[in-house]
Amino acid sequence: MDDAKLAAIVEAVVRELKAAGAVKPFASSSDTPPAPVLQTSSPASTVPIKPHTAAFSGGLTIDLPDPVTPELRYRPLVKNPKDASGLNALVASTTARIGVGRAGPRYSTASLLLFQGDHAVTQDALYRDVDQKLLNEFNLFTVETKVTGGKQEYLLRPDLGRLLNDEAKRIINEKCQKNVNIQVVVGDGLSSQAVESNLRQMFPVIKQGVQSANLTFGTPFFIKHARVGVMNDVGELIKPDVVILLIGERPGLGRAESMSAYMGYKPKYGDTDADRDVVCNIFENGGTNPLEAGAFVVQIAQKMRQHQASGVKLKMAK
Ligand code: B12
Repeated sequence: MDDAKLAAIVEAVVRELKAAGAVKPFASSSDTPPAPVLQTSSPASTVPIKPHTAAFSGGLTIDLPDPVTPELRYRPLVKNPKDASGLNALVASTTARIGVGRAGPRYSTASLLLFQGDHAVTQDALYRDVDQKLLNEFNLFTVETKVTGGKQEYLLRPDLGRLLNDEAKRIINEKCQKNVNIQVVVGDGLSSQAVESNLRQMFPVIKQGVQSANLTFGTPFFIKHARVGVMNDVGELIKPDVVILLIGERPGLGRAESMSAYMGYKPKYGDTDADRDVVCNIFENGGTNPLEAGAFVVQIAQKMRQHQASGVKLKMAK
């Protein structure tokens, strides 16, 4: 839906609410509501927060601050704590949701809004497609798995996400170099955001690493609605030594940018996760840095080739 349509719907709802007396407009359009104030653990640190203001005709203003910003996320919400500085230190020491306070037996509104904001981030990551511009940047053509019913079916039928459809097999056969040393494949998985956040950094490092090790780098491509097990189909079609699948991980609440590199030596029908390795939690600022992860997966690929094994067999061989 475009912004104009959305604004028209909001205005119509506001008009109806006003007509029903459910909302009180400000006395004049120059009137503005008082800036919201966030109560932190000690009254001395009470800070006014810049509201996200959306003004609609008729003088009604929505002025909630965005709850997912770092400064709002990591602040204690306990009213009158015994040890305010201790609580501050505790909250600063973890990303876990602690010191969230309560309103009677319920969450405070700020906590609830943060949950909802984080949940929205997760939903966006799951349901949005990877930006086509990014795929174009790396000349990644797109093929699909056997999922035909969109993201909903993708979520409900992991088995379909592990199999390429017939058209995909035809396209891959037509476009991809076979019997290469390293085949890189990108998949949306459970977070398109993760691919968008990390591919630009990680992909060139892998490519360079493979080429400077004098290994052949296969024709890379993108798989929509992909699950990890789709590596087997890729292995069967291209017959590479190693498949590296860069794929979005299941997002956590508010954390959607984490990508994994699943890898397998000569993947084939019937291979399981015991035959694979994974470099996980790839993201900047706190995870495995994507540049380092790129170099790391090339090293693992070399080990796989050296020992002609991956997964548990590779661990036993080392
Ligand atoms: C969901 C999940 C699982 C689920 C997978 C079920 C499913 N069908 O989705 C379950 C609970 C079964 C699971 C089990 C294990 N998991 Co797990 N899992 C995850 C989680 C939370 C998300 C993975 C994801 O998003 N994958 C992407 C989507 C698109 O993949 P998918 O095709 O839907 O699902 C496949 C993968 O998730 C894969 N998978 C899941 N875990 C692991 C672990 C390894 C080593 C491998 C090779 C594959 C693998 O199995 C699924 C079926 O093929 C990650 C956390 C993370 N940060 O990634 C940990 C994570 C990947 N798991 C981990 C581990 C250690 C395991 C176990 C070995 C734990 C154990 N000791 O038994 C087992 C082994 C699993 C196996 N399949 O053989 C570690 C891997 C660490 C590492 N670098 O080796 C992670 C990173 C968690 C962590 N931080 O410790 N896991």
